[in-house]
Formats: sequence, structure tokens, C-alpha cells
Amino acid sequence: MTDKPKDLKTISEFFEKDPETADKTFFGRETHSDRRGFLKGAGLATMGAMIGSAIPFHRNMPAGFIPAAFAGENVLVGKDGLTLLNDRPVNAETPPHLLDDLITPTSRHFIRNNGIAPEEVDADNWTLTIDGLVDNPMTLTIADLKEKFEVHTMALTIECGGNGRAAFDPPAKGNQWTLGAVACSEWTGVKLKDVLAAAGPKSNAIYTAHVGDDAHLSGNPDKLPISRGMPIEKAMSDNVMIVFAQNGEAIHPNNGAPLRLVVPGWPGSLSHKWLKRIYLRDIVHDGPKMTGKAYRVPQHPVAAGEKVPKDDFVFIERMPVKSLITSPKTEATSGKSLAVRGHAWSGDRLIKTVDISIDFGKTWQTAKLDAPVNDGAWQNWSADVTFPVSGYYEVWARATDDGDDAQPFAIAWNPKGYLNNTMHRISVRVS
Ligand SMILES: Nc1nc2c(c(=O)[nH]1)N[C@H]1C(S)=C(S)[C@@H](COP(=O)(O)O)O[C@H]1N2
Ligand SMILES: [Mo]
Repeated sequence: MTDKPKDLKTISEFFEKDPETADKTFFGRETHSDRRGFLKGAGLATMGAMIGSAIPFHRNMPAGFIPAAFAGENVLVGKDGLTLLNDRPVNAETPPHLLDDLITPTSRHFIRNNGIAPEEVDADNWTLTIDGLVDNPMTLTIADLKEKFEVHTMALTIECGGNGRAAFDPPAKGNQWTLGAVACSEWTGVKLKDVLAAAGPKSNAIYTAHVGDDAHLSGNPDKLPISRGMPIEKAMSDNVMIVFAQNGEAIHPNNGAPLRLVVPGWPGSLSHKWLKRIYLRDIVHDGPKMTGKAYRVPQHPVAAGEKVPKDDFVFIERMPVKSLITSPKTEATSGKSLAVRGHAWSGDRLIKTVDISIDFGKTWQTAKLDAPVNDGAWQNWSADVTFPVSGYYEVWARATDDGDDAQPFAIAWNPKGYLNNTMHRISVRVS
């Protein structure tokens, strides 16, 4: 056994602090365009040190090989504490207690990729094209966006339509998100409505269509991994943005750098990353992940496991009312009183109340609830609860929105496992 370098705990830290040296150390790669070489000499020694043991068959490792022991860490460079669900494509969620901040730090914003993120992006020469059914088709750089349109900063909640899928029984195929495919970073950019107004939508334009720069998993350059769109009325909302900064800095590569859409309140899949083009159409957009059962649910409630005819599926618009308990972490230990807090949100609506129960839903106490920092951001809530005697408790949180929808206790099942907004529960042992 060799010791790991003292100042570098993980390979991801090495890559983060000094990517060029890290890359050169492991693979002898001099420049970005060079092919990586074989692992040898210092690279081998460093790799061995980081794995914590010698690698007897190192000669068989192909060029550019990243050991599986590092794979998870490596795709999560710049992220902190996320749970990797899949590394091709990369999908990682955030445990609820790491979502405690009102504004989600970039390091804790979940990742949901349908394809392979572009490897290197050139923000200075990046362009966005607005075309299709518009009077003035345009191609804009990020500098053009900043110069021609008013720049805004807004905290906006993005939640994947499949967040909570892991709880469905019978199970639904797809990423087994538990609670953490949701985040509320602060985004800086321009309003989509301002850009569309400049492009001049034609009177028959009813729908947007979004195109990004990520690659299809098959490697086929003619295929898009995902291309979704929304009704033009939604696109003209005041909080739908084309953004070039996340929390005041460059967008994280896996969160769509250098340019993305953010469409709060509707499924995260509309918030197109690595955004290259938006075109307007006179039909409901029919790109990949827009048709069939993708991001669709039965229009009437169905029994768990029921077969649903194709024609009964409808497009998901707003995301349902939901909340998270972000402190304490589940499996908490506590004295007789405990401060609990979290966030609540509901697509296109405000939260009216958050109620807390410590007796499995028999009685409820109303939490203190803050207004959102702006339209499209989740809302903070907090409560102090008092436990009568020692023992096992659960704290349940239930949000109700201004349309009087409240979170259910049990999941309304659907075939693809979307829209699970059941109450979040944590366990607490009181001594
Ligand atoms: N180009 C592109 N945009 C995309 C995706 C994608 O795979 N490719 N995934 C979408 C989905 S399904 C979600 S939930 C959000 C997630 O955003 P995040 O990865 O920044 O958290 O991005 C959306 N935008
Ligand atoms: Mo998603």
C-alpha cells in the first residue's frame, strides 16, 4: 500500500485544482487535441497512490482509461455530495439535507443528462440561433445577448419530471430519483420573451423547439438526445430565461455551460442545456422526448400497474405542489424540541401553507413560510416542533398551494413514474 498524496484526497480534487497537470500526470497528454498516451512512470505511480494499491495488470489499461474506482468521482468534478445514479449518461441527485440553502450552490445542483455533454465549449464564440416562424431570424453570441437585452438575475427552481420515481410500485423504468432531482440556483441571463419579441414571432407560431449541443448516446451525429418545446404563451412568461451564469459564475459544464434555458415550474426537461437554437413552429413540437409516453401522464388517475392506452397520455405542463425537509437530516436524534426547515414550491403557483405533523398525520401545525425571493423560486419554511415523550417519531411536511392543491400521502401511480409529490418524511429519535 502506498500513501495518497497528502494534499489531494481524491482524483476529482486533483482534476479540479489543476486539470492540466492531472491529465498530463495520468495520461501524458500535452494538449487538448493530442491523443492520450499509456499510463506509465509518474502517471502509474500517482494512479496507484490514489487507488491505494499497486495495479498488477496496468499494462492492459487502454489509453485514457479511468479506473472504475474513480469513475463516479470523476464525472462529478465540481459537485459536492451528490449521489451518482448513472454515469452514461451522467445522472446525479442531491440528498435533501444538502439542499438546505435557499439558493442552491452550483456544487449541489443535480445533473440530469440524456446524452453526452459537449467536452469543451468555447463561450466566446458560442452562438444561439432563433429562427423558424419568426420575422427576423437571428444568430447571437453571448456578448450580443448581454448587449442587446436587459440582463436579469433570478433564483429559479428546476425539478426533473421524474423526481421521486424510485418510490413507484410497480417500479417505473428510468432514473431512480429519490428526492433530490430539484434545485434552485440563481441564474443570470436575459428573458426569453425579450429575445422572442426581437425575433418577431409570426402569427401562426404556437410552439418553441429547443436544440442543444450534447451528443446522442449512440454517437450518431444526426440524432439529438432530446429536443423539447413549450407553448409560446409559456415561453413568453416573465421568469423564463436564457442564462449564461449560475450563482454569479460560469455555469457548471454538466448544468449546461455556457448557455441554457431555464423554465421554472414545468418539467426540468424544458430547461434546455448547451443551448444552440430555438425555433418556432406552428405545431406542437415533435422532437425526441416530446412524443409517445415521454414526459406524459394518463389524463385520468389509473390503478397501480394498469395498462394505459397511448391516446390517454397528456403532456405534463406545471409541476405539482411539493416540499422538502432539508434540516435535520433523516435519522436525526433530538431532545424534546427540534427546529425543522425546508423549501416548498408548486409550478406557476405560490405556496399558501406548509403544515408539519409529528404524529403520522393526525394533527398538524402550521410552519412559518417565507415569500419567494422572486417568481419561480422555491419558498423557505421553518417550524419548531415539541415531542411529548421520548421515542420514535416521524416529521412529515405537507405543502398546500394557492390553487388549494396539497401534497398527498400516497403516490398516484403512473406508468413512467412522473410527478411524485408525496409528502417528505424524516425519522427522529427523541431521548
Ligand atoms: N441539452 C440538454 N438539455 C437538457 C437535458 C439534456 O439531456 N440535454 N436534460 C433535461 C432534463 S430531463 C432536466 S431535468 C434538466 C436538468 O438540469 P440540470 O442537469 O442542470 O440539473 O435539464 C434538461 N435539459
Ligand atoms: Mo428531467
